Amino acid sequence: MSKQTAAPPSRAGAEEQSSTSVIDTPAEVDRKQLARERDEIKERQKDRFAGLNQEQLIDLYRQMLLIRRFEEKSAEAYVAGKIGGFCHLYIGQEAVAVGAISAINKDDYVFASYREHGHALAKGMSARAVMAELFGKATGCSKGKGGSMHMFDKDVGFLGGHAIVGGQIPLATGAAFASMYQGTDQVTLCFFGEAAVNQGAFHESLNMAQLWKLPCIYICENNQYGMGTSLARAMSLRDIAQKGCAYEVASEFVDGMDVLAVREAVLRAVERGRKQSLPTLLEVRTYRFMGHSMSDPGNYRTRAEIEKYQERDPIKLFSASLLERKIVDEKRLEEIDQQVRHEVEDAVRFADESPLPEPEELYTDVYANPIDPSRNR
Ligand SMILES: Cc1ncc(C[n+]2csc(CCOP(=O)(O)OP(=O)(O)O)c2C)c(N)n1
Ligand SMILES: [Mg+2]
Repeated sequence: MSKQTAAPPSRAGAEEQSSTSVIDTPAEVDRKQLARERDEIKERQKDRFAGLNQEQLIDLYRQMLLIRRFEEKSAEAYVAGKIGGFCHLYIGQEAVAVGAISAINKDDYVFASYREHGHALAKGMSARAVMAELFGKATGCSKGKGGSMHMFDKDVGFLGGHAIVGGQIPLATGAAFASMYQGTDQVTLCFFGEAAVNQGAFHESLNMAQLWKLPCIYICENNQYGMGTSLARAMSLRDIAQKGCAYEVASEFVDGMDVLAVREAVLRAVERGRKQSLPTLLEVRTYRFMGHSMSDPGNYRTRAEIEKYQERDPIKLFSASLLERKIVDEKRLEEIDQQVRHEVEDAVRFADESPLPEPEELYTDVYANPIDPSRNR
C-alpha cells in the first residue's frame, strides 16, 4: 500500500481561501440582528411587487404554502411507514421552485434533482399524482414504480426527478438543444444542488450550452450542504455564479428566500433564452430547514444556524409583505391555508385508497421494446 505523502487541506485552510464565505455559523442567535436582517429583506421584496396583480401575488403564496403543507404531510406519512425508500424534503426552499417556474410557460421544460416534489407541483402536477407516487401506488405519476425521486409528467413539461447528482444537467442541455434545433422558443429550467457543480457534467454542459447557443437556464439551489458536507469543505471557489465566466455564460446571484427576486432573475434569463437563444447560470442562495433526507441525524450544523435561516422563512416573509401591502388580510391568509390543507389531505386520502401496481407492471416502461414476460416462465 502506498504511503500517503500529502496531508489533505485542512478545513480552516479551505475557509481562508475563499474571499466570500457562504457558511456563517454564529455561536448563538442574535435575535435583534436577525429581525433587522429580515426587515431589510422584506423592504427589498416590497420594491418588487410592481408588475404583478393581486391574483398573481396570492397564487405565488398559495403555491409555496401548498408545497410546505405537502412536505409536512410527506414527513408524517414517511414516519408512519407509508412511503418507502429515500425521501428528500424541500421545506425552506419553496421560493426557488415557485418563483422560477412562475416565470415560464406550460410548454417550457423543467428538470430537477431528487428533491423535486415542489418543482413537480409548481409545474402543474396534481398533489394526488405526486402523493400517490410517494406511496408507491398505481395512480402515481410514474405508476408507483419511481417513488420520491422519480416524479415525471411529460404533459406538463416536468421531465424528472433525477437521483444521480448532476445527472439532469446534460439531459436538460439536450432538451434545450432540441428546442434550438426545432426552432421553437421554448426554454428549459434545470434545477440542481450546489454539490452537483463539482460534477464534470455541469462544466461540460455549460460549455456546450454557450458554444451552441442553447436556451437552458441552470438554477443552482445553493442550500450550502451536500448531505452532511458543507460547501466550505467541498468547493475551492464557492461563489458559484462566478463559474459561469469560465464558459462566458451570463450569471447572477439571487436571494432564494425571496420568491419575487427569484422570479425576476428567471424572467431576465428567460428573455435571454428566448430572444438570443443563450443560456444563463443562476446561483440561488437558499437553505433547507429539514435534514438531507428523512434519515439524516443532522449533527453537522448548529441549531443557531437553522434558526437564523428560519427567521428568513420565504413563506413567512412573503405573507408579511402581502399583509403590509394590503394585498391580503389575516382572514384571506387563513382561507388559503384551509384550502391548501384540504388539497393535501385529499391527496393523502387518494393515495391511501389507491391500489398497488400489479406484478405485471414490473415489465412495462422498462425498455422501448418491452420484454415479453412469458419468455421468463
Ligand atoms: C453521482 C452521485 N454521487 C453521489 C450521490 C449520493 N448523494 C445523494 S444526494 C448527495 C448530495 C447532493 O447535494 P446537493 O447537490 O447540494 O443537493 P441537495 O441535496 O442539497 O439538494 C449525494 C452526494 C448520488 N446520488 N449521485
Ligand atoms: Mg446542497
